[in-house]
Amino acid sequence: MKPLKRLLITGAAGQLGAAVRNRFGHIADKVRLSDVADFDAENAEAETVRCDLADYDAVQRLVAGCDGVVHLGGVSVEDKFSKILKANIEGVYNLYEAARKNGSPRILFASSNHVIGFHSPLDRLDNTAEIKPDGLYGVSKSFGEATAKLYHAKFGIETAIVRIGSCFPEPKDRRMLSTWLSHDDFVSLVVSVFRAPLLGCPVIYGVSANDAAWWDNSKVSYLGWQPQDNAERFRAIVEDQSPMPGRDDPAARYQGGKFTTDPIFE
Ligand code: NAI
Ligand code: 15L
Repeated sequence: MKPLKRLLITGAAGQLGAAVRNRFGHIADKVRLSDVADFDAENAEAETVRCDLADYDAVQRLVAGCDGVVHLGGVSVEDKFSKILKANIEGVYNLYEAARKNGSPRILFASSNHVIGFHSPLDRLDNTAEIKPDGLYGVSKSFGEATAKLYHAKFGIETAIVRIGSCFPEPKDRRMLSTWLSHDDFVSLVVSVFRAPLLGCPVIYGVSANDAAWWDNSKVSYLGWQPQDNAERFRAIVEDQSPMPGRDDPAARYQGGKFTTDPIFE
């Protein structure tokens, strides 16, 4: 694919957005950073646009002129359905409608491992694994994945559906020795996605090269993405700081860990 003219990053004020938002100047002439929350981009080169993803007209304006989108914006944990509905269901619909009407940019959709959270840690999953969401948040990410597939099949819009594991500076507990994605590996994934000559609409597991990983990306090897980090180097410190989960602990039973025991919030 040609270098991007303008890359939009939604959710730029969030934990992941803030860590990576100024690392894509080399793949796009312009970077547009957006969030519903205020933030200081700390980058005079970047455009910043405040936008609520639930606002159809505002999202149309946000996407206009962009030929790439890294879609990080939305509710990122289990929450009330009313909030998930606005940000993750209406927000995704608005984004794809804006993409359809504004030149069909290539999209990286930040899906989540909570789409498959009710699989056992003994399961080894590739990108054809059965969907087993572990909450309404996971259900909303399944909606996003299905919307991406629809707009690819019907309108040719390409999306990398990235089921992110746990993207933080370091793994925080034993489960993340399997699910951790380093910020550097996320950045290199974004670069691979926007440099690939042909993307299609694949599901990709957003996970570093962890010895203890549960997920298999062999079906997307054509992208040439090779994560470099491995949570194993944190094992000693993680095991020292977090207790071994008991047999009935959700972290021992399910890949989604404690998300599987979240209530339906009212
Ligand atoms: P975060 O919660 O820190 O950031 C999400 C951002 O989206 C926030 O800045 C928030 O203001 C913004 N946002 C929420 N509702 C919005 C709306 N209606 N309109 C516009 N912006 C809105 O989450 P984080 O960790 O940065 O994750 C980024 C994305 O990656 C999220 O979509 C999350 O679901 C996904 N993800 C992250 C993982 C991780 O380990 N960090 C794991 C799996 C998925
Ligand atoms: C997610 O989907 C969340 O956005 C993130 O905050 C983490 O909880 C992550 O999953 C995880 O499973 O560790």
